[in-house]
Amino acid sequence: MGPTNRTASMSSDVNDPGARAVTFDNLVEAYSEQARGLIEGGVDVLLVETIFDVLNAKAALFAIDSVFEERGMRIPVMVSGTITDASGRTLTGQTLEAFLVSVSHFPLLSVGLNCALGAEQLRPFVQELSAKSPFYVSAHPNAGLPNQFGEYDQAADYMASIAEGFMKEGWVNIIGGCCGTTPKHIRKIAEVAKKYKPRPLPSLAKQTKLSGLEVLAITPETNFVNIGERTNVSGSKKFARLIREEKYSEALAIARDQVEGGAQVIDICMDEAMLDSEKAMVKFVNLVMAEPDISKLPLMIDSSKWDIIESALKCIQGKSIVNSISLKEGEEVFLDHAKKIRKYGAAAVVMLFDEKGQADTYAKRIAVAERCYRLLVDRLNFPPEDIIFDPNVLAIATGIEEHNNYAVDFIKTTEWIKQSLPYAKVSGGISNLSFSFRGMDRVREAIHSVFLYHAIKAGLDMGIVNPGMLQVYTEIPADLLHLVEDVVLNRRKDGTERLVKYAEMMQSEAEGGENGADGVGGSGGIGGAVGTGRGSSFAKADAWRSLPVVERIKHALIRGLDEFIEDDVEEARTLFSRSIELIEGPLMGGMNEVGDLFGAGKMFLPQVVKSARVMKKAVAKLAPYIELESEGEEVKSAGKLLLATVKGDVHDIGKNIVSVVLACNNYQIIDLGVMVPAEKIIDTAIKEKVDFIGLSGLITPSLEEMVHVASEMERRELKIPLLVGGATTSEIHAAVKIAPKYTNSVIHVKDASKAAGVLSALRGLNSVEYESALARKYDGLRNDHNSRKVEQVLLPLEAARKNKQKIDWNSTKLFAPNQPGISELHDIDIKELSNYIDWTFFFFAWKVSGKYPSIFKDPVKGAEAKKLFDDGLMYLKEIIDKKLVTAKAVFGLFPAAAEGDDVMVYGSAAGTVATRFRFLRN
Ligand code: B12
Repeated sequence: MGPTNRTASMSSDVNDPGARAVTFDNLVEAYSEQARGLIEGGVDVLLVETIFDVLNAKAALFAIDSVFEERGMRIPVMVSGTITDASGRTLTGQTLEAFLVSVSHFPLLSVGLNCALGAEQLRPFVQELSAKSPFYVSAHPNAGLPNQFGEYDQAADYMASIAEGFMKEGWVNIIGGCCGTTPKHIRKIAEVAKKYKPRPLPSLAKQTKLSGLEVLAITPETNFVNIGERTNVSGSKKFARLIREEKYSEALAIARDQVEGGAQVIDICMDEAMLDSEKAMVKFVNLVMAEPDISKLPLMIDSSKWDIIESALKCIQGKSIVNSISLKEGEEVFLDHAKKIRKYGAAAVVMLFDEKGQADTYAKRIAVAERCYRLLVDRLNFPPEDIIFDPNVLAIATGIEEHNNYAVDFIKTTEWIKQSLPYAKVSGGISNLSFSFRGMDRVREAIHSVFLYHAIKAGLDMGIVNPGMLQVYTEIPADLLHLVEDVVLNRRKDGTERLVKYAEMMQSEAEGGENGADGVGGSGGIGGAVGTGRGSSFAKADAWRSLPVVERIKHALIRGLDEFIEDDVEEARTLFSRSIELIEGPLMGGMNEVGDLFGAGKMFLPQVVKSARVMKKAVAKLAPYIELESEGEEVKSAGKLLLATVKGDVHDIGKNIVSVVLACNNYQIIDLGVMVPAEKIIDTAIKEKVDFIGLSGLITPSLEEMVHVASEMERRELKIPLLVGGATTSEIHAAVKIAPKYTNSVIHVKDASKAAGVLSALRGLNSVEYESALARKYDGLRNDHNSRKVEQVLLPLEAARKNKQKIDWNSTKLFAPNQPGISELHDIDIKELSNYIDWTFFFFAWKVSGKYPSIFKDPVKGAEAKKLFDDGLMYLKEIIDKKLVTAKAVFGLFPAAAEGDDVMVYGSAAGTVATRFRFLRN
């Protein structure tokens, strides 16, 4: 079942990006007819192939599913996509993984790739598919690439030899050929295939995965997914006006701003009485699809009207989220909508409503959540990871007592859902919470951040947020934080009253400031009133400007304030002998703190984006100085370095610094940017004849990608050194995981400033010694690591019992203790005691674990351990010399005997059991 000659995701009119030559419904009709015909003709399997637009394929799968239902039968279904060029994307722009995620709602027999590329070019994509697909994998490559006449010259033997590579690696279950292949090609491939076993199905962890042109996987590292709320006519007056006035390109700019600002999903809502909402939704979504920088993200289709939701789903090739379904209209409607959502290949937000209305207490919320979950999972087999609960974020501090516990109930419900309903996710619309503080933005921001901080700790996965209405949790003034936590966590009865008073005071202070009066004055009284004894911090918004310059830089990074960063950097520069020290000291320190706050749920992605912008501005300011400072330096032998942030990773600040530093040291840099696939790195390295490859990566999956790049460098027989760097990389990972994959040098470089030294050593006269010393060092690290990993093989319990210590009571001489019972020792000599210290535990307590004394020989920890040990001895000496502590002891000697696995301790009176120690065996 081919792709048809029309595409539902791309415009058919250059002047109108929203125009479509075919609709989802047209395609469903055509594919249904085809499926019926094929089934009647007796086919055993249906294959939806040469998918260049997943929306077409989704229509085909929708049609097939309907025909199966109509006939009460099913036959296996295969899908096969087409990667149009080496960019690794479909014609409509989806990455391979996004394609996979977008068709995974259907119970497929297999997913695979065909056409466009020859086996050679298809190789990395088949490899990726094999690693990620929960279905069987198929591959039908072309017989190479076409010549100038559009003909295929690749011989059958040659093609079979490349295809053999897929089978040897265990990547495929079904293999064949597409354009240019002949019965001879297939015969040859079939001969080769006899030698190999098909790919076993991998066991992949259940993970919530969404897609636009790219994939959004929700993993433990994700922390919190921000859903942009500005493209919602009921949330944004500006957006609503633009839609009403049909100014769609300006409306698109709002969506783009959200992406640039760190949104990871875009919520679209057109529910407004005065709009033709369905028409507006379809038009806007089609326009979004034509903007790759927006449609790379998954969409959240937000409407209370099912028809609007369904119309939108018919325009989207990725896997989006429907917001929302609920039990409001009863089980039948709920299940019907959920079933359709599944058929369109989307995830669902489930609002906690039932036939009686909104669930507002903890008890009601969890009861409705459980009921919905059971209905979806048990009755529909709905994947639990595609269920996203919205436990209703309701306004607090409204003056109505029952509302006071709303936030606490939300947080508790979140925790309960995450513990009790496996794989389900939790989301919420955050700004509702602070509704009663409209007009008091500083208080609202603090409420949102406090709430998010606690809710994320409880397991909240995502939320509809306005990034402009968030504070950095740790930057909320202590007095305000205290008051807000009282209200959000419902810690005291008069919490609302106290916060309102504070907010009013803030308001009048700010107004006073604006009117030219003393903006800081008058806070003492109110500070007293709220009982914190501190004045407000609102009117002191600029107080940070009087901090020392390094502190100012840190503040600017954490708050994402770029106004003064260039001046501050200029001033701070004079404190360091070289500009790079400013980058690798305070600036990187600031970014690490940003990362820690983000990791702890105290900062959110849109804020990190702002911090990144400040950092980039600071680095740009310093770049010319780095250049100046390196002038006149002796450059032994410059060369060509290819730099790239690996596939799947967007972090580039560090890589760019490396590029500046090395360019200043006369190296020629080819910077391939971010998210660069291994193929492109290696092809460019070969074409440009580079001397080194430098990979950057900051997220955990990048480590795996670096291993892949190294393996591919080996396979393609590169002979140049590979440098790796970025916050998550480490020397131990490079030694244990990357280096074994590549015969040439692999070097982990911690900082940009060290990179020039490493490169010149690699190019210098003693490069052979340098590389072999490095190889020895990494071998040592690897051996050490592996030796620690040797698994202990445990004996079964029965065998262990048989193996117990055997004591021959007749030949063993026993002595009665001089002083049985409890004894006390006073004033024990510490010096003598110090001979018995088990230093292994000392190192363990300092988190430099390793056995004493062999830890001193550890190539990584040895030197630090020795320093720590010397410090320990120094303090111990002081303790002994100055008699800083005294030691006492109590011990007891009692008759004891074994009884099975237990040890019985007898009391002083004969036959009395003082205690029984239970052991697994003794
Ligand atoms: C800024 C930032 C972002 C920005 C990036 C902007 C940009 N254009 O780079 C944005 C907001 C986009 C972002 C997105 C995400 N981020 Co982020 N981000 C950070 C943050 C706070 C700072 C990174 C940084 O720029 N540091 C400063 C630079 C100068 O340091 P550096 O990169 O390490 O580089 C130095 C050296 O390592 C070395 N070096 C670097 N590369 C190379 C290469 C070579 C060859 C050499 C020789 C040397 C070298 O030289 C540099 C100078 O000395 C870090 C926290 C941290 N501690 O690093 C998190 C962090 C890396 N991000 C993280 C996460 C989880 C994400 C997201 C997945 C979040 C999400 N929920 O979507 C996404 C990732 C999207 C993706 N697919 O990549 C996590 C990663 C956790 C993990 N182990 O996987 C971190 C650690 C935060 C945290 N604690 O949770 N992030």
